[in-house]
This record gives sequence, structure tokens and C-alpha cells, in this order.
Amino acid sequence: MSFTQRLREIQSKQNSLLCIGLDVDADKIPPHLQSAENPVLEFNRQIIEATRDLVCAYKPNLAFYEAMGERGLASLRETLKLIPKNVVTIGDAKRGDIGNTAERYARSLFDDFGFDSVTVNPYMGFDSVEPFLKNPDKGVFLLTLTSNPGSKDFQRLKIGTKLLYEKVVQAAKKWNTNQNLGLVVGATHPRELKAVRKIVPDMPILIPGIGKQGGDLKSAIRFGCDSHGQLALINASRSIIYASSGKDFAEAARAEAGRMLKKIRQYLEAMC
Ligand code: OMP
Repeated sequence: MSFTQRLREIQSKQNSLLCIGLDVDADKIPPHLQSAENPVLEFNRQIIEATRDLVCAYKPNLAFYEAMGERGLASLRETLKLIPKNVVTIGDAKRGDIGNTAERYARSLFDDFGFDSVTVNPYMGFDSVEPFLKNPDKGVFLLTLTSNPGSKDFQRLKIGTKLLYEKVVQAAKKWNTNQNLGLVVGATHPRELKAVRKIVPDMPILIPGIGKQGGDLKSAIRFGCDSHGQLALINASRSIIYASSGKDFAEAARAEAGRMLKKIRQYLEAMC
């Protein structure tokens, strides 16, 4: 089954488009967990336990684990074992390199870590993306129009009659021969999200930027979903996992994720 088909089934079974970003910052772990044998792993364990029925995906960003050295990478591996098989994992690594090197990155993320999908930077072109696309079971999210202010520096530059990010969308459509390719479009660009969805009616779109970055959830749902109300992945990291810095952090994360999911379902219903 292709990655995109699997994602559809998971979103439908979980009745959720919510993706929680497991961006664990050692400094933000509640004080009462600091004495645990592995505070990062214990934090993730409790967040996953508290939210596993509310999500379709978890997205650990590798930067947070790499920043903690070998112990961080070991915590990431252990965290991946705790994520239930009925949701998707996204390794947010934003890789991009020449084909020969990209092939090793793909092997590391898919075969060694065992992620179901990864984020990839398309700037180096097709040969840098191709190694990630070979296995139809494994998904790729190409950075297209990112949520940050700097996205205007290059991604919105005009090349001929199109903007650079529009070229990425066109290329991705062509490269999606295994039905395992998706895009990343920030929730901070609702107008562009609408236009992108029109060009790729049946590709997954990962939509970060809700919560701390100020993106609008309503328009992310309205413009990011396909015609079945699926294939948008709404990511929030800090606003959920750090909803409380106290002993109640896991319940607070569940409450915040539940609030978001309720709104997602309301907006979806309003569209029908
Ligand atoms: P919060 O702002 O805490 O919700 O985190 C957002 C997460 O999504 C971080 O892991 C970012 O690295 C990631 N992200 C963006 O914020 N903007 C993008 O355009 C793309 C990503 C991503 O690829 O996930």
C-alpha cells in the first residue's frame, strides 16, 4: 500500500488530521522529570500515552535530539518504539544532498531509524530527492513554502512566469509516480495553500505553523484538505507539548490536543 493510501486509512480510522511535533527541548522538561533515568524519553512516553488516540502522526524534529548528542539520538530511537503502529511517524530532518549522499540519508532515516516518512529539502533537485522516493511505503514531504518569515527570501522569487515554490509544486506532481510524495506548506500562507491544493488535489500536505507561529487553523483545514476532508496534516509542537511546565504536563498536552482536534472536526463538518 502506498504511503498516501496508508495515511488516508489512518486519518480515517483515527478520525484525526492532527500531528504532534515531538520537539523536546531538554531545558523545558518539567522539573519533576529531571531525576528520571532518561527525562527526554519519560517526557515523550507520557506525551504519547496521553495523546495517542487524538493524532494521525507524530513528528520528531531531529535537531532537538541531535543537539543532545548520542544520548539524544538514543532517546529518539527509544521514542520511536513507543509510537503506536496505527499512526504515522515523520522524521523531520529536512535533508538534501547529492544523490549518492541522499541515498545514505534515506537509508539512515527509513531503514535505521525506521521512520515512515521524512521531510526533504528539494533545492538540490531531482537526484537529491529520488533516493527517498524509491519505496512506495515510505513518504516524503518536500519543503515547498515554509512557515517562517525567511520563506520570502528565495521561495517567492519569480522564475519566468512562476514563483520558485510553484516550480517545486509542479515538479513534485511529476515526481509522485509512487504515490508517496507530499508537500510542506506553512499555515502562515493560507492563500498560497489554497492554490497549491488546487494543483495537487491528491497529495498529502504537511501544514506546520499553527500555535506559536500564529498560523490560522480554520484556513489550514479549509484550504489544505483534499475533497474527502483528508491528506492535510496539521502540525503543532510547542503549543501542545509545553502546554504546562508542571506535573500536569501530559494532561495539559492532552487537553490542548483535544481542543485542536475538536476545532479541526468542527471546521471539517462546516465544509460538508
Ligand atoms: P511549533 O512552532 O512549535 O509548532 O513547531 C513547528 C515544527 O514544524 C518545528 O519542528 C519546525 O521545524 C517544523 N516546520 C515549521 O515550523 N515550518 C515549516 O515550514 C516546516 C516545518 C517542518 O518541516 O515540519
